[in-house]
Order: sequence, then C-alpha cells, then structure tokens
Amino acid sequence: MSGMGGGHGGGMGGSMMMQHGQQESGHKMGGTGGMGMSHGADALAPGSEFEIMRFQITQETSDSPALPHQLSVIERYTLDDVANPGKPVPIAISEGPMAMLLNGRPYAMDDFLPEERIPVNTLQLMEIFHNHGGEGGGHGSGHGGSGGMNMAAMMSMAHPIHIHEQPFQIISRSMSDDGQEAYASVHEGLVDSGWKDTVLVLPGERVRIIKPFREFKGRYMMHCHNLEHEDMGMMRDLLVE
Ligand SMILES: [Cu+2]
Repeated sequence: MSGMGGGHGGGMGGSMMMQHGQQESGHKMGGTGGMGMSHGADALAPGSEFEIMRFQITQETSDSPALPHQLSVIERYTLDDVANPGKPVPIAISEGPMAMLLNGRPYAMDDFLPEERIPVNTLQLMEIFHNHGGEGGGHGSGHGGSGGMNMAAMMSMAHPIHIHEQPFQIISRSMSDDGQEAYASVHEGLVDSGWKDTVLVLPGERVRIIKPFREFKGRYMMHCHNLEHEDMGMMRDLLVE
C-alpha cells in the first residue's frame, strides 16, 4: 500500500511522517480525529497503514547447508604442556568495602607483581580463586581483604573474570567445603569445553585454566567483566615479555 497521500513521496518523507504520527498518538489527541488534525496534509492518522520498506525477491536460494558431522577439533592442553605446572599464575579475587581487587591491588599502570610478568611464547597454568581474608593466597600477594572473614562471607559473589589476548581452556574447578551443597545444584551445568575468554568464578570456587601467551609482548588486561567491580579496581595488567 502506498497510501501516503501527501505531497512528499519517497523514503525521507515517509520516515518523517512516521515520527510525526508517533508524536500525535503520544499526545492523545482524541484518536479518531484522523485527517481533520490541523497538521497540514502530512498528518497520518494513528493506526493507519503506512509503507516503510519494500522487499523485492530476485533469486531463489536453498536452506542453510547441513552442519558437518564434526565441528573443528580442539587440542586439549594438559599440565604436561605448561611452563609452570607447580606454580600457577595467581588471580586472587578479594572483595572489601568499596574495593574489588585482583591480587590484592587495585589497577595501576606499570604496576606488575612478579607473578604478573609472563614469559612470551609460553603456556601458563593460571588459578583464579577467592582470597577475601588473605588465606590460601598461593604466592603471598593476598593482602587485599580489608573486610575480614565475616564481611567476606557476607559479600562473596560470582565474578566473570575476563583475560585479554589469546583464549584459554578451563582444566579444573573445585569448591570450598562450605559451598559444596549449593555447588551440587549447578556445577553439572557448566560447559567448560572449548576456548574461553571469560570464566565465571562462583563464590568459594577455584578455577584452573591454561592460557597460551604466544608471540605478542606487552600489557594485557585481566578484569572482572562486571563493570561496577571493574570500576572499583578489579582489574590488573599482565606484562608479557
Ligand atoms: Cu566481579
């Protein structure tokens, strides 16, 4: 239908008229007044038909091609492949009042802990874990939890940890003893096959990943993908060198 009537014709006039019509209905101008509105010949009555675009079919095609029987094969990393099997790179999550941190420190330029320096052309075992009270911190970098244990238990939450540069594989997850019951209700739903650039780390959870650092030197961010947390400091750089 090209019932535009008025003098404009063409797409530009059409879209202008649609906006016009929406404004009118927004103003609740009595509804049925239709053509009688005093907006000149362009006025479009609410609810009337209006041509926006036209599809012209010029060629027949088939359905989408059938999916292959097997998608691409992913070579799974193992601990035998990594440069640091006994000393994972820590990514320690801590939550305190108005501070969300990784490795106990807020983001700062050129502020690299020794364990945040990664030799280029290596496969690295990395471990993401909650370290609110400073316990179990692996490499002594966990002085972030200004909130203490009770506060930590109250506030603990899941964090989607995102690491820039090449994607990684998740190789294992474990849960603290007091989180086992809740974990049993969800962990079978976690899909850890395939390449990842982000992993959701649940309260009490410890996730081990293997990540390649091939070829590219420089600073690469890791941060919580919850923007409020990131803005509160939950972001650090890795230095690949
Ligand atoms: Cu977070």
